[in-house]
Amino acid sequence: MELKEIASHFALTNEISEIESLGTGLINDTYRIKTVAPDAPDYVLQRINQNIFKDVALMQNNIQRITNHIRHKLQERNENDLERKTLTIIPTKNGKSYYYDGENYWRVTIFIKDSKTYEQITPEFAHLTGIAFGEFQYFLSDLSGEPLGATIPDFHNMPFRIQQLKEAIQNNAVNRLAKVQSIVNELLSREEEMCLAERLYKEGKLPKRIAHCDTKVNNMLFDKDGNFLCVIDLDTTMPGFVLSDFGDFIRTAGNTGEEDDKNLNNISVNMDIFKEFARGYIQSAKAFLTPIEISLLPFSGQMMTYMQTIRFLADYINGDTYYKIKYPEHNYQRTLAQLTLLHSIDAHLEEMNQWIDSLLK
Ligand code: GN1
Ligand code: MG
Repeated sequence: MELKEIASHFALTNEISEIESLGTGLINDTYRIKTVAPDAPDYVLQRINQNIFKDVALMQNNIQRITNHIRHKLQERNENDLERKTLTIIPTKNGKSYYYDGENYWRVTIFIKDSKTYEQITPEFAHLTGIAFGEFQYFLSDLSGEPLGATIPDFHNMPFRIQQLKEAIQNNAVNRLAKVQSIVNELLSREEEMCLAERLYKEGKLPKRIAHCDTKVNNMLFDKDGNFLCVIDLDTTMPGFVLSDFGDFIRTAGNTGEEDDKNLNNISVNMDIFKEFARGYIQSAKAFLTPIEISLLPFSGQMMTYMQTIRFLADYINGDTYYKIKYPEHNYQRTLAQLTLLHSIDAHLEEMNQWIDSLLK
């Protein structure tokens, strides 16, 4: 009933039948609004986590600009089925892109018909996703006007994330440090290595472009046949490195296990996924990537897996204040799982580099 009340503030054109929980995101709460008429679209309703997204107006404005721009690009290319290849924001009855109920912020988009998300995909899907992802970045490369605002300042800034881990260690708020001390030591010993991208940026050698900054495989929609439709969850799309996005895809789609797998033996980097994603991505992004960006693609898998490891670890040490958890030691398990994946990527780095070289020949 309460959700229906919230939904009633939006300019929905179809009668609601029911509202159910949707997806596995760790930050916002997401629901699917089902509608009565079989041919009418459903909607996606989200409660935005305002502890994390402090400036909802800025975020919604970013998303509006991004989706308009992409729609325009697809139109120029005479693509069909545009409603399924971009997100459509449904405004409130007062014409705003979000609704504030006095306590929470809400927003609605159209639920893309016959679309699916996956936690794991085949190499063939990975190839198509790589192509589509290069295009997403290419489309956004000429977004005009003011640069997009940072919805979360320093979101993928490695020195900042390491600093947050150090603060968590310093505070040791819930006495969990002793349990993770050896992991902490290992991670901090790689600090310099992992700050490479920020260093190159400062030296003017690595550009920031517009990056999605959350290219988990479950943030992509596919149709029934596995054709890529679009990238969703545009909350963190902002100026950043292409490495963020390539790396996060490898971290999620390229993991033979789960992000929080309880059986660490399930975890390793799936080289077929890496290879096919890289092949597709380079195919469509080669035109605008610099040689240094291309050469760092294998490193980006390490970089993003390391970053996720320290973020889960810091949250564990802080007493689980950021990510939704399903059981008390969940962030600990996530840390172990991500660390295991990092070791596997380390072991395959040379093979990855060789593959990238071979693609350029
Ligand atoms: C969060 O919202 P979701 O679940 O797609 C997080 C990402 C992490 C990811 C780890 C705003 O993404 O940065 O990589 O969890 N989003 C935010 O699964 O922190
Ligand atoms: Mg998501």
